[in-house]
Amino acid sequence: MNRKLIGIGLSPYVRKVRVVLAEKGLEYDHEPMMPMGVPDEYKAKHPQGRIPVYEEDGKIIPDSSAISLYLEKTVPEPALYPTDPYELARAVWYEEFADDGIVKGTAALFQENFLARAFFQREPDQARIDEALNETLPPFFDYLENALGDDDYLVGNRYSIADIGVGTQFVNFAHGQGTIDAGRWPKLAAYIERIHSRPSFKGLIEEERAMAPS
Ligand SMILES: N[C@@H](CCC(=O)N[C@@H](CS)C(=O)NCC(=O)O)C(=O)O
Repeated sequence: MNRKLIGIGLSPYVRKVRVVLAEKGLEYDHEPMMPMGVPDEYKAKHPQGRIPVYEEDGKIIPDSSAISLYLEKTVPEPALYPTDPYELARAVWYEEFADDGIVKGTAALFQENFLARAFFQREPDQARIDEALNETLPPFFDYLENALGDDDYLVGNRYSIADIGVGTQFVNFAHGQGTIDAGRWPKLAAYIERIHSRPSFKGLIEEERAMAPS
């Protein structure tokens, strides 16, 4: 079987799929394409020109959520989605909250503190960083702190796509010099440390740090 993942690993969505592949112990070819100026032939695979796209023996699947679900259905072990309907819905919700909500704050730090000088040849926009840190992210951190309660994981106290979806956005936050105030959000800080310490995340984080601008 020939598996290929297209998209640079610094993307939180590409990383989500790479973590799923790693957790399931799957080998794949990785084409670390940037999402800017993608060729027309790529747009035939993903009409929005976004990364990632996954290919497997002629099958083409865009979108990290679709790809992750496909991998779960084709390689069920270890299970990364709950079986209980309510827990499954909650896990998909946290994944979506991360993909479309948390990212609005975490990406700001990543773009301003990691990408701006090295990739966009401009100074970081401090007002954007301050807005993310002081307005966008704190309510999301409060929500996650409360959702965790005394559990180690977000849904059913078992590691799932919810933790992968949330964890991948916090890697970009860390790349963008973001730190979680453990005095204010102790459970969230410990949780993110727990998720990022897993071998699936750890190996990718180390690989990506090597791409950090000096
Ligand atoms: N919902 C998509 C989001 C993918 C996405 O937005 N990727 C970004 C890179 S982090 C991208 O390709 N941006 C380029 C663009 O939107 O043109 C997924 O989960 O795959």
